[in-house]
Amino acid sequence: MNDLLDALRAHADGPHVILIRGYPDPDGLASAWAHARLAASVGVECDIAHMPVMSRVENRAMVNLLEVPVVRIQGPEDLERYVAMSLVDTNAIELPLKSGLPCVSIVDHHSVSGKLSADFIDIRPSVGATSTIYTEYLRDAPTRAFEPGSVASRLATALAYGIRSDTDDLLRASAADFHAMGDLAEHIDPDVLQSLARYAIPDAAMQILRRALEAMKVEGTWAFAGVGEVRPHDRDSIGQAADFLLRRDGLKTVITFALIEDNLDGSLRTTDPAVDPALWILEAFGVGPLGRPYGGGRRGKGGFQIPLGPLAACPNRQDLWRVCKEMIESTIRTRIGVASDRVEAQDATRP
Ligand SMILES: [Mn+2]
Repeated sequence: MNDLLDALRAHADGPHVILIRGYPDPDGLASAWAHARLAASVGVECDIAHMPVMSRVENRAMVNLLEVPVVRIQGPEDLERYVAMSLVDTNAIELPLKSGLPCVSIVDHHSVSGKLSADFIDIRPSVGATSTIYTEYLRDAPTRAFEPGSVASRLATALAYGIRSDTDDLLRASAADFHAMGDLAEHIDPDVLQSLARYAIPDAAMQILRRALEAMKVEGTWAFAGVGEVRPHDRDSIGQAADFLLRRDGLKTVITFALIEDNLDGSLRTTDPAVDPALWILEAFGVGPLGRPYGGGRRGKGGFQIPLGPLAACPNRQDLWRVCKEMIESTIRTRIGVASDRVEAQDATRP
């Protein structure tokens, strides 16, 4: 903890950037805010930065709660105004590492995916959320971060929500996560927490859910649903639809997919221990031109994005979608071992 403050002090000659990978989720945002508070206590100013467009509604609600600006990084030039960076809730970000900015700290709960270099590294794959680790830092910090006051209360609420959302509503929480929740409990604002948890679902997300329910095709314990064209900022609705469909009785694995601008985007959700999402996606779609798979995942969850390249120029979006849908459905059926033609499939099982 003091090592983190020392590492921050060693780069106190200008503003820092706190980087969150991918779509910032409540855990990443709360941790970044906690990091910014700790940095402020030693006189270092921070911005929170993310790379793609912010998507999930609950995340936008969370951003409104923060006192720290969240900026979008589009290229290395956007990092020029900072003297150092820190990674929270991730330990791998390729672009900023190329920027030459010194990395002050990496605090994360994901397993390590590459070589790490930072003044301070705390990676604990056994805890459920990075917010748990930052709660410990704040508790042990010399400046009392949780002194009564509205900022402290909002920060505690954000951290509690971060822990809650990364542990499936505490169903997968570790002892450390519960301990952190205990430390946060007396500072949490229940009204704010409730407003974060019961965020209003936008009409577009409901429509995507309806389309997913209508399009769902079931094969044994598998189901898949192509929802058609989706706007980039509704991207998370695809995963949320998969989460919902997975709750249907008898299903173990669900894939939802959509056409988003020039890509075919999909989400995989599974409760089947035999299905490794990252491996499944790699084996189903292979690797892209740069030798990297089209997606990845962790236990139970995965996502993929297949660029359509020049095909995206097809002026008839309906035809383009039909081709994409048939490709995905036939790939899934081949992978799970059912014939594309259902009549044939039934014949084949007859004695
Ligand atoms: Mn996390």
